[in-house]
Amino acid sequence: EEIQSIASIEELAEAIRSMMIRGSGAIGLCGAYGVYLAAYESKGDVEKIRQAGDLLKSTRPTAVNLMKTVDEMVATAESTQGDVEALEQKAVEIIERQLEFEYQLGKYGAELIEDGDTIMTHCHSGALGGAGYGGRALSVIRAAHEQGKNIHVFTCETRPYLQGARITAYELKKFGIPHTLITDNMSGFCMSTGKIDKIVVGSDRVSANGDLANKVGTYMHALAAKENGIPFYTATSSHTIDFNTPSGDAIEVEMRNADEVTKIKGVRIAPEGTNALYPSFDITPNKLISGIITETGVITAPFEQNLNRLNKKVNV
Ligand code: RUB
Repeated sequence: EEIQSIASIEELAEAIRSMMIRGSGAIGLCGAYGVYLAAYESKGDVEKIRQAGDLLKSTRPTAVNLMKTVDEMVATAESTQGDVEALEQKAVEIIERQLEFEYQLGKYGAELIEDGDTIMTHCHSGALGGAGYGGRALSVIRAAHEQGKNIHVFTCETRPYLQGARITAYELKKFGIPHTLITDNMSGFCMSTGKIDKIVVGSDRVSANGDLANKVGTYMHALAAKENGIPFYTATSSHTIDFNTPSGDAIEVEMRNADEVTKIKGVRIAPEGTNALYPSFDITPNKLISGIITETGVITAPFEQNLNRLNKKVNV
């Protein structure tokens, strides 16, 4: 919002930490460009590039794209002895790959959407989080809309950052997709009264058995969806699947500063001294998930076996 340009690794790290730049796709791409920036600034000093990579990875622990893109860039720096041009090319490759994944997964996901469906999404998994066609969840929604399906979206605003309203509604309006804004505590009512046909959310990390970490509140939606017989999908890419994390309980959930709960945009909304807790993400177990939409197709149960098969096919 306030930042006009980012001129150093420290400024970039702060922009990610403070969620000026947020969403797993966006911070992954910024991680790649951050390593390139460090290479450019240091004229290819591999040690400085490594340090910049460590700083960027320390900003947010849950989204795996950031770790993977930084590691990929640092490995390129090591294998080319800090060749700045090679790093620029690698960063471009990473963004092009992500945009292609988002476009492809949107097409696969749209096959799950029927004419007349109302789809609920949570937080923001969209174009600003991935820079291109529609991000992840919104790629699915946008592709279904462009296929001429008559769809409606319930965009679920999440406390405390209010992302459903501030970003998802903005993008849905831009794409011309009819939508209704709700807050995250209304989803149970909407599901139990037949207002929602399907749920599509993004993911910050999917473990090898298909458990997923996404913006806090996702788990509650998945539980309510199960109770109401509503299909619950995550739209993500193979890049967000962390085959080194066996299950959801091994995913580190970022705990953010409780001030972000007791204040909204700097204005205190709870009495001075109120204790507050802020897990930024929660874990949805694979048994609540109907399918994982990826650029290679939709993965269904048994997740561990089917994801393992995917792992052998992809190398990102
Ligand atoms: C945002 C969030 C998004 C995921 C998935 O988290 O949880 O739902 O990042 O989005 P935060 P995408 O705002 O804390 O970074 O599919 O775009 O990666």
